[in-house]
Amino acid sequence: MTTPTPDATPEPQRRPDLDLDAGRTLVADLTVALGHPVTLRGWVHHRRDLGGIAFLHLRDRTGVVQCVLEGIEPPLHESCVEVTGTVVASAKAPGGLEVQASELRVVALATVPPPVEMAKLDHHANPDTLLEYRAVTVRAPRDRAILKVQAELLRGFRRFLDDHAFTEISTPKLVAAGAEGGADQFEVDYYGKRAYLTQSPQLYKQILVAAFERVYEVAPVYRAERSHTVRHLAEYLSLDVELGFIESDEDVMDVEEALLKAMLADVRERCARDLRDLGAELPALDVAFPRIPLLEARALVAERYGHASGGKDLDPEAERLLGRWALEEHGSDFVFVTRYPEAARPFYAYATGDGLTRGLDLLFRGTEITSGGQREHTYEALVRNLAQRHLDPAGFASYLEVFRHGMPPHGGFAIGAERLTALLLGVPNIRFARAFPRDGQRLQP
Ligand code: AMO
Repeated sequence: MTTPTPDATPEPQRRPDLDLDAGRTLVADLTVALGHPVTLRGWVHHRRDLGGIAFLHLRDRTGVVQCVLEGIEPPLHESCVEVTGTVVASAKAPGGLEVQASELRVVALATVPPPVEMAKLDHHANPDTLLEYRAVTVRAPRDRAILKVQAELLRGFRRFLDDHAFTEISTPKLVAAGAEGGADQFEVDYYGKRAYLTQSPQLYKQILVAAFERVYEVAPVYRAERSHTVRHLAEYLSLDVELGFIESDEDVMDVEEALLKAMLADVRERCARDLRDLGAELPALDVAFPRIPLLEARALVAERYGHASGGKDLDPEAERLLGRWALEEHGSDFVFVTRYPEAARPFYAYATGDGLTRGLDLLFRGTEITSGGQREHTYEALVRNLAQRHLDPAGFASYLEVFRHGMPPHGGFAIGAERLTALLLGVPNIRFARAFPRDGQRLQP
């Protein structure tokens, strides 16, 4: 006979000196309570009243369990309840066990039905409706699983970088000038002066390399994107990394590859059930990410798949095809595209003198998740690059100043957290990889 295991995610070891779960049993811990009385706390996920006997699916942060109520009427969906009863094995119940309830206490009554029943939430439903009611629909198992996996990715990001002597930094979100150029900046009134919401911590993370050598930041950034696509948000979480004393962009790629593999290994270990429920497949972690110069990538996509990519960059179809090539030829879900032309990169990208740079992108399953590379680290080169782009050095004075005070060769990258999450989990619309997405239309909830 197999041991019944509740449909739940195991919890990390709890500290004995602060037991926030005193007086309750979590759904994840029900197996060990088989045959014993328990008190559960959570939400009415689903209820079915058969007159006299009712089935209530109780949801807590670790999972969902069926409770059988005799002569007790379950309250409206999403009410908060405390159920006392005995854990019994039940072949018919999801997870193989259920709780025979003796008592139900309403902790907080839901007074109106939820816009969509969480247990029935259909992800083919109109995304606008789901997002309009996001304050409630974010509770649905699928939605919370996506955000939970993302939280674990962030934990893995910090853990790896902390272990490698990086320091976490926090840089201004209100800035005087955009780091990435272009028109996609949100303007704000800063005590009567014009300011912007930051597009990226780029310039600040570089400056702080001179203080810490290796830095990272986890923070939202803002892009007034004009294209409202399933891969663009107006506010997204940027996972920024920057390190000094590198030899070239190869070092940057080595760091990012090791970092991503560590983050994914952590998720594999800690989120097995969420990954299973989401039907997510983890990428192979034992293959090297191929690295290919942009011009070669273009030629390859044209030759092999007959697609001519226009513009300075790879277009989305070329990205998709290059991702396909990486998988077919190298068994990799990732591919680095290197040596972008100067015209396709910002002024801080290290120019190699042949019209190209040490700027790079990383594609994951055929979509860009990262830009990065080696940076210019001399004052003269930066002023030259600004002039080439018809940008006024005066606008970057405090940034440029630091390059007169000894900046080591350095580089880094930024990963879009929502893109990484969505591509990992097969979420087609990036909005669902953010708790409260901001896009062209949405400022609430
Ligand atoms: P870039 O502008 O390419 O580079 O952004 C880096 C990564 O951020 C993600 N991203 C977005 N995600 C959601 N919505 C958007 N509107 C959006 N725009 C970008 C992508 C992208 O690859 N300073 C450089 C990074 C560096 O060089 O270190 C930068 O910000 O995943």
